[in-house]
Amino acid sequence: MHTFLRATVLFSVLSGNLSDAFSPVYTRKSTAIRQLYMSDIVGSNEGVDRNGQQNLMNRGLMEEELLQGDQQSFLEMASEDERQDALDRQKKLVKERKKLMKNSGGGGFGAASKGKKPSGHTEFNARVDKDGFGAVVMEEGVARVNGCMSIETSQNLLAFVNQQLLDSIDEVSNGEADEISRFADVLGKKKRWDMLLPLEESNEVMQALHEIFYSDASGLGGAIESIVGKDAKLYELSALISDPGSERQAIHPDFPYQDTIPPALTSFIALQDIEPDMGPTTFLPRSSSAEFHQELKDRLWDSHARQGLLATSPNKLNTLGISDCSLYNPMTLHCGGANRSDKRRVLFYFSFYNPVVGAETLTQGASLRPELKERDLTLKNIKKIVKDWKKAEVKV
Ligand SMILES: O=C(O)CCC(=O)C(=O)O
Repeated sequence: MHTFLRATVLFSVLSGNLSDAFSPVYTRKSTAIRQLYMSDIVGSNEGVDRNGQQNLMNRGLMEEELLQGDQQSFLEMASEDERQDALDRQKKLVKERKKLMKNSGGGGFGAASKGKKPSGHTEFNARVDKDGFGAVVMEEGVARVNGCMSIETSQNLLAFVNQQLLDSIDEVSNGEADEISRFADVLGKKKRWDMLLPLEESNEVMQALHEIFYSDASGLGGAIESIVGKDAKLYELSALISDPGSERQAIHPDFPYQDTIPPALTSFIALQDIEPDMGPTTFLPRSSSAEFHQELKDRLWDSHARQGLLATSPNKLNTLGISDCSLYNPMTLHCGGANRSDKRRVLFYFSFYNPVVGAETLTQGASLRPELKERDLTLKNIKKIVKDWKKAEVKV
């Protein structure tokens, strides 16, 4: 039995949950990983925790080697023609599925059984995906969207995040705030933080969201709505901060595989240029499939294996420029890289889940402040909140 598996089994046995022993790593919030990090926070099972983390990081390094070579390239934005082609193909697929559904009297994504009409947002909506990035995500699992907010807004948000990190660490260490109201679990904690962001209390966050959803020069807002629908729920609002010395994560999906339209959508937006040595995210396009998820499970038994899908499939390094975004289906396999530069890397990120297809696979520890979680905000709500905020700001 390989060490990683042994460690995983050990956590699972300790926590009384054997089924976790044979699950792949679902981060950011998998039960297994959460138990691992919770034990870190409360200071118990220290030895297990350290071994576990080390094994995950070793696994990351092995995977890094495996992914290098001809199959590796940089994530580029799809051209207008490529996006139009993707849109045409998606429209055709939706049409075919609808026809099939009509003929079979129901079925399709989201329908519990034959004869029951699916309700809610269960199909890609090409009408709102004006620039075709949603269609690219539907096919590739990830799309690069350049310039989704202004440089000034990105820089202001970066300054806010940097200050907020100092404040949050202070608040948690002197007991003014609970750790869970400021930070989420993150895979590879050394010099890496998943820091939960406020909404209305930060003009910088509000301005960023306003530009993303209203100036919409980039097409990001429409792409999000086309996949998860306007009633999608806010699931995460946070910043990923990885400092020099942070280690490579193991490859993982954020959601387990399910045979539906993407159950959620995540936007990673760079708040500074990301050079190759700053640990860009690596994505495996088209990996939101049962086969890829199975491969990850299989690799728990033999993480040294040099054959298989990970070794032979294309992978993309996400070296974004400031204000560029990678929009991805969280069933797509990915990981954060080791930051071997002397610069901090910050990603502003948020995600929405489609309650029609995604609710069952959610985990408790999503990267969202508890007070925001309680409000159960939809994409429609968020758009209204930032629109009203902008109106009020303009009046003043
Ligand atoms: O830092 C990154 O680029 C990705 C982080 C990530 O995937 C995670 O923390 O689960």
